[in-house]
Amino acid sequence: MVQRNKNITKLQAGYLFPEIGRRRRALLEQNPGAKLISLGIGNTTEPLTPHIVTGLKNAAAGLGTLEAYSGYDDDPKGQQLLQDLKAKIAEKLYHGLVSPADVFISDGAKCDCGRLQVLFGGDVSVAVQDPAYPVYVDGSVMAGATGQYNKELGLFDNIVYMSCTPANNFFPDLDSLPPTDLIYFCSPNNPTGAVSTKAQLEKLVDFARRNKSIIIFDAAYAAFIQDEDLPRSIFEIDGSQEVAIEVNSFSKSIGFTGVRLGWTVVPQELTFDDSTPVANDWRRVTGTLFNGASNIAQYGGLAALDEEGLAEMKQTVGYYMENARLIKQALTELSITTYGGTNSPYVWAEFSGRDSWEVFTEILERAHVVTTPGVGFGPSGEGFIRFSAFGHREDVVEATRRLRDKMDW
Ligand code: PL4
Repeated sequence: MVQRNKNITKLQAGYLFPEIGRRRRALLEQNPGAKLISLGIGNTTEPLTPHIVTGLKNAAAGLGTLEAYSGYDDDPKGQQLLQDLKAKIAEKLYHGLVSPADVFISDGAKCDCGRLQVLFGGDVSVAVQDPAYPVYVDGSVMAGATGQYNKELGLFDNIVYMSCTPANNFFPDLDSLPPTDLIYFCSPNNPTGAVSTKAQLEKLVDFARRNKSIIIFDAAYAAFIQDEDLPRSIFEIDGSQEVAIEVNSFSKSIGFTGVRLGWTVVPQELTFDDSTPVANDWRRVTGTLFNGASNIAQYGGLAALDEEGLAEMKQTVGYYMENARLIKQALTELSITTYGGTNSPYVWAEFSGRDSWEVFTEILERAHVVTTPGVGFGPSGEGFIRFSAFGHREDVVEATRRLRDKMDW
């Protein structure tokens, strides 16, 4: 008999999002007529916008012609498409802060997090914001980057939780943290909605430089930042090129959660302790384990980055941000303290002293609204609920009405 992978056996619980789905289905089984509204999983709901659809349509039609057909991305047409998309990302989203050669096109930020975990292997120590997108911890555990399990603390030796709460304005107290090889950092943050300021990211980069750590910066929600003074990329910080990788995605900004397209920036200046550029090994890993993003999706990405596409992106982001405003307003009227929701599509609602799964169940059963319990993102998420702004406007309005009418907070 084949033994289970011992790293997989170390996972403490099931993956958060299927668990939300399971509880949602259970509620429907008990109440077959219930009209559930999901403000839970951050999944886009609005149709793709016209200019981007045209980019996708033209690409699909082109594949039916000899002149435009392309296969794996090693063929000249595939190579050209990749070069064009990298150049456009570097120009339109990074305004020249990164080189097109350092941009690696992917099928999404989550998939690249997994491949980065293969790249760094099981011998690294990692730090994660607490709370955080569960992929950073679960994927690290799967890669074996755990060290020993400390039964008393219920924690792995090699995984450091950087508590991010209202008490520290959602930015970790770096001076109290041990050095780690990797630091996962997400801003705008999922789930708290907090966005780090330039001064905070300067501290983070300085901390990484002093400890010779590598920051894996998840900027999947960068497009949702409304405040011009807030940094949209770690590469806006001087000296970051030698200590940071950035993962990013078209999923939320243009609704490509199903189409699948993202990118990762690995600067040439970033090296391992033996001076090997990290990008060399990244090329080796992705060349082996990944066969490229769909060429149709890449044409959609190109369309999203020209003038009409960027205007459509702004409109899509604006739609979800208005949802966030409505959710935040309704919760505030119910005297619930909220964070986030002004530069990110997540509203982080505080239910101090309460068990977040219990609050999740209460909202689900009384209002038939699906949310996400904060503790699912890490121990510091206990006592919080995440409301996602991804939803149809009428559903969001109805959800806020139900919260007002059905909850007795
Ligand atoms: C449910 C910080 C959502 N099934 O679409 P991708 O792969 O480019 O990006 C995924 C991603 C990456 N980084 C962060 C994210 O929050 C997400 C998506 N998170 C959520 O509700 O927290 C969707 C989760 C999806 C999943 O497992 O990713």
